[in-house]
Amino acid sequence: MTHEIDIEAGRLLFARPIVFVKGCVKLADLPPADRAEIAFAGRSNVGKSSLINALTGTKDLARTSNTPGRTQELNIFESESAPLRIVDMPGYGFAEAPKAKVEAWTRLIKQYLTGRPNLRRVYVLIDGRHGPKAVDLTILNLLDKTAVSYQIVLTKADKMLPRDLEGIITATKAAIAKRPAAHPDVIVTSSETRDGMEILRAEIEFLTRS
Ligand SMILES: Nc1nc2c(ncn2[C@@H]2O[C@H](COP(=O)(O)OP(=O)(O)O)[C@@H](O)[C@H]2O)c(=O)[nH]1
Ligand SMILES: [Mg+2]
Repeated sequence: MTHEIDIEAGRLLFARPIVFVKGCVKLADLPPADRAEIAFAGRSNVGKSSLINALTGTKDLARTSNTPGRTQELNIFESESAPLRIVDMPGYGFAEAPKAKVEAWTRLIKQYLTGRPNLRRVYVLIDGRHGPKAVDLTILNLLDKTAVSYQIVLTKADKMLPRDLEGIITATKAAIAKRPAAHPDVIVTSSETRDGMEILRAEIEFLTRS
């Protein structure tokens, strides 16, 4: 990390209560763009809900579910006492998804990415065991096209051997090297061991300052 991130400030930000506000199926449902917003995206089952729970130190703020692809909403979470909004984007890439559902997803995501001047960064979660796959490229392409800053977060690092993880990190960095809106660093996380949570909290705190 090149900028000055502050681990303690990140810890304090996420020690404050963070609450679920609502689910939004269209742009008009979103709260006003009045504070820094950070979004999380990823394939269904990548560990997005688990990561949001681990970040916020809650058990079921974002519902962890084994039924992939059920949520087709932008779920909004806000700090009660700090200018932070977290947006849990609907998962993608679930098998046997009807075309209409994929189209609805794409429409909502496009609207969201082009319609939020307060959106500071999208964290794109990718399974640490697999690295970026074809399904992930849709969101990466959308992010590059809409020029929304994003960073890759590898999940489920606890399920990997360190040696294999190194290979995945290298492959992931290669996949984003030429992408204009991608942050060059990759954050490695585990919601089980809490690896990477301190860094992620501190990064988010840094992003809410501007
Ligand atoms: N071992 C391990 N399992 C995880 C981790 N994160 C999520 N999982 C599991 O992966 C499955 C999907 O997680 P979930 O958070 O619901 O994924 P989502 O669909 O992206 O919200 C669940 O069975 C979780 O328990 C992790 O860091 N380590
Ligand atoms: Mg989920």
